[in-house]
Amino acid sequence: KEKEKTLAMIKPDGLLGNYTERIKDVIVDYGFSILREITTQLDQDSASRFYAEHSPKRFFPSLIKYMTSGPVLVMVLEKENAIADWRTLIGPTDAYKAKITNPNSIRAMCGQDLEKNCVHGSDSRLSAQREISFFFEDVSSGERIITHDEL
Ligand code: YYY
Ligand code: MG
Repeated sequence: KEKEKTLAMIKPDGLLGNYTERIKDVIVDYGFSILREITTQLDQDSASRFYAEHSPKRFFPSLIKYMTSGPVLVMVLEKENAIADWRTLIGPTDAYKAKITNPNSIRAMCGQDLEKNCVHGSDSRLSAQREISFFFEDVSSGERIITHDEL
């Protein structure tokens, strides 16, 4: 089966709470390869462009404030069915709900509520393509900058 790439992000509360290593352990345990990795600070403009689809929503200003409150760790993950599998692993958007319905999910582990939910995952092939090229250029198939063994 063909491999697929998705964009994963550890949001500011995830980095602040020192969840990076625990999240990476889950990523590697589930057979994802980390092809690319960058720690960056989103500003008002970049956060707004990343979440452009949500710009008309009431929660948008608060979301942008949260996403710009500290650094984020952005990764390109690859494996078969990466997009859907990463979404399953992170759990539902509302981290508070995740703690009840998906207690083994990443959002249950390190998220707090509907806004501060610790991690991001692309929701479709189109989103994955857009989001990967938002942060990285030239992520060609099979190319590995970081592998399991190097973590
Ligand atoms: O893809 P996912 O992150 O699970 O949720 P989205 O519906 O795309 O929303 C993006 C982001 O916005 C979510 O991770 C938290 C925040 N948010 C919010 O603060 N309040 C909402 N009612 C819905 C989403
Ligand atoms: Mg989304």
